[in-house]
Amino acid sequence: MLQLYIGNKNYSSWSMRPWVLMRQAGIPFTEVMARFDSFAPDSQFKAQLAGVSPTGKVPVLVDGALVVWDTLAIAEYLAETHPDKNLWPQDKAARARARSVAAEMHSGFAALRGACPMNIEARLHDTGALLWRDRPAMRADVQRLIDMWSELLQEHGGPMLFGRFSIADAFYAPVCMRLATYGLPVPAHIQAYVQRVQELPGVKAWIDGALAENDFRAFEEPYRLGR
Ligand SMILES: N[C@@H](CCC(=O)N[C@@H](CS)C(=O)NCC(=O)O)C(=O)O
Repeated sequence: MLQLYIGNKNYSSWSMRPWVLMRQAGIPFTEVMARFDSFAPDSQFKAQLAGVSPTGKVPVLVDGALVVWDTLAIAEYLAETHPDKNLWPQDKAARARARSVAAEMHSGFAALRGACPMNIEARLHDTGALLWRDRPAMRADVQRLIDMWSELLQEHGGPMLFGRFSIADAFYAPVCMRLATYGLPVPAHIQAYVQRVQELPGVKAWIDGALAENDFRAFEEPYRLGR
């Protein structure tokens, strides 16, 4: 049985991607939670990952003797080992574009990610409004999302970015959570996509898990003093 090491569901955006991908695609796995106490070298988190993850980060996928770390590598491994699940689009050109948008997420959107860390249980619309006012680079990241998603939804006709659910949607699911938490202004058709993503059974299951955690981690949300 595949094992997926993840962090706190409320906060760990990288963990969310492969978890949602497997759950939504119906790939069986067991989850191993490495709770975020801190990321210090002497933390429980690092101790639990020692000997498993060469980077000391989550997510990590363990398949027997094989360890696959880094979200993009995990997604590719799952797509190769489960070709019947069509985790990437079947059309070659669409697949290349889906890989492009997933890679863009993986290495981009630094301003949005830095300003609006994932925090599923929170509703931070006031914080979001201030960030929106003060951070042009963050607004530019959101505009890039709007442009990308609009084009793909129009081209493929929805409901997901490439028609049916794919790795691309799993990669942007944590961004959908951020747009909702911080109440960032997006057009109605983008808001509708965010809503559809949140309603996917695999995403809903992750959200339910995040809401059940009740594990406030101050170091993950320096802008809040408590809940
Ligand atoms: N590029 C990595 C990033 C993984 C990552 O940064 N994970 C965070 C949790 S969401 C982590 O484990 N941080 C621990 C640390 O920075 O020491 C991936 O795609 O998997």
